[in-house]
Amino acid sequence: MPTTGTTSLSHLLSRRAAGETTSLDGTWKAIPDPYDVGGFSILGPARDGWFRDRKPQHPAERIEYDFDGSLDLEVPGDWNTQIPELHYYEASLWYRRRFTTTEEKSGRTFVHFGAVNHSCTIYLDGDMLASHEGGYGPFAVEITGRIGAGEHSLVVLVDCIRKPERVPAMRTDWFNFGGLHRSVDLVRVPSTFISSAWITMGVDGSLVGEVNVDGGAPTTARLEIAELGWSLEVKTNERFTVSATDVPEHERWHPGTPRLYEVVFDAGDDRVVDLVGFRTVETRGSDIVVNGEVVFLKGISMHAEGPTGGKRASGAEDAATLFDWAEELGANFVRLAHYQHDEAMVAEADKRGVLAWVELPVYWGIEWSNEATLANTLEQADELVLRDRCRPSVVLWSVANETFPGDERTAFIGSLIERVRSLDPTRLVTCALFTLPGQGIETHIEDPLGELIDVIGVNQYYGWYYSERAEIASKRWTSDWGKPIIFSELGAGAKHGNHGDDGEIWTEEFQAAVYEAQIEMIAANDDCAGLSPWILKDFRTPMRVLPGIQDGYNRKGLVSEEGEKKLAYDVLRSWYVSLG
Ligand code: GCB
Repeated sequence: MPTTGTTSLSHLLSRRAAGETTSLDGTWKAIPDPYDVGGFSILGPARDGWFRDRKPQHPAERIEYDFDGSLDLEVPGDWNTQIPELHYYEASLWYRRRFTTTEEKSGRTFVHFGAVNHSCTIYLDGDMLASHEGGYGPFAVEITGRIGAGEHSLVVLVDCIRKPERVPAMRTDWFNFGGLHRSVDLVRVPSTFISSAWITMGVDGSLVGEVNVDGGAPTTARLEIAELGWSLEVKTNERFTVSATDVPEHERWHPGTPRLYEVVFDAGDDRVVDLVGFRTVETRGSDIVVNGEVVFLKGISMHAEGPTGGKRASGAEDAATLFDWAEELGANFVRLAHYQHDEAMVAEADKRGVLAWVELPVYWGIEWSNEATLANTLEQADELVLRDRCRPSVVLWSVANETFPGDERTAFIGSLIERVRSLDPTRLVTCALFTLPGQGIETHIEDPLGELIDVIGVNQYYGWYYSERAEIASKRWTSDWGKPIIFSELGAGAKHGNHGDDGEIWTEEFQAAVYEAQIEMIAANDDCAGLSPWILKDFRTPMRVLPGIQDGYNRKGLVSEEGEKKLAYDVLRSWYVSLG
């Protein structure tokens, strides 16, 4: 079902003054519907489906469902880890939440979803309002005029069926956690409201941004950073720039010294408050340069899985623990793979002064020539960029991971690159390329995507999927473009607590030895501007079944799924610390 009736209002929720949003998080009722009977009758689409959330009105009335007597599911949360029977469940599931509102006096009302995996249809008081496709981006549904004072029934039909035409598609090396896995909120805004507002620093130290309003006038908006004694009047719904010479004197946001300023955007009756930071980011030859300084990206990759329990991460507490581990590792950079993470993650990166790579779920097996697939991926790109283009920590938009060269592939990804650059001309664009290493010492990167992107991500698994460990140190990577190369993945699997000889697979010693050899190689590769090894924490994936070792987890984590550090964590930390 294509997306209809939703809007990607990045600033609708998180940057609004308190009091305008009401959380709909908490316990929702839920009915799994593997045979899709809730929306269909024998004659076709049901007029009286489960979305009507009905109760029998007289003793003889036959209604064959009842939300009140059905399952409880916590939101935000995946359904898979809450109810054992739903562990591998991917089909339809109906969520229902009742809420009470007071009189809707003026203005407009939306329901905002942090993300719903994968596809959903939204009903209010029995009426179908909208549908949304794509499991990781935020979106909102307008319900203005539909909620007088009283109790209302919000029903969301969700499925996370893997389909070839979806993004991601049929096979991912991560768990397909289903459901309302991020927060749901009711948001009230004035009739004309700020639908998106951002300000960020361009490469030359100028400022660029927009204040977009929805609902007509006003045609002008005001920005103010009180701490800098600075304000600016801008036209709404138009991109503005402030030349470098007119930018007020300020302290830069920099890795390790994250200076943030409060900015207030005013347009008509609406106001949005955000935290922004000013920094430049650019490439110079094979270097990545932040605020004029070459920065080597000492990174680590992360999935959006909570620190313990192998469930979908959500909220500030999960983000804080994951970033504690990354910071203790000495990292100044995180790769938030392989899809858009919770907003709390980038907020944490902003606060701590850690650079971030954020990513679209364009992963193995995408239908490159399917127009609907491209249209949906472009929507996912909008959701990614609109939400985070105000975040100083975000320096890299990654539009794909491990795709196989071909004209249709390159055209598809080319469209994504174009869209991302048009929404944000200030940041760098990258992809994690699938580049099979050459047999010899040198691997020359030839994927034509290298031409289109600013930074070349290379996933390589020397010492694990290929190459003898003794050969790793001598390997060299080059490209025709002389652009920065980031080793966006490298690693080896180890089960925490499994010790032995470093030649014995799955031991912590084996993993640590692969890291030692990789570090030697990376340090000697001149075009390498950084790395984000795979991965901070063991993560759940149905692809990894080896009993006693994997048991449903990818074991390439430096930390186990219960938070215990492995030897390789210390190997990488020692190196990062020595780099200063
Ligand atoms: C990769 C993928 C990543 C996998 C990893 C692995 O290249 O990008 O999603 O989890 O390899 O562990 O094999």
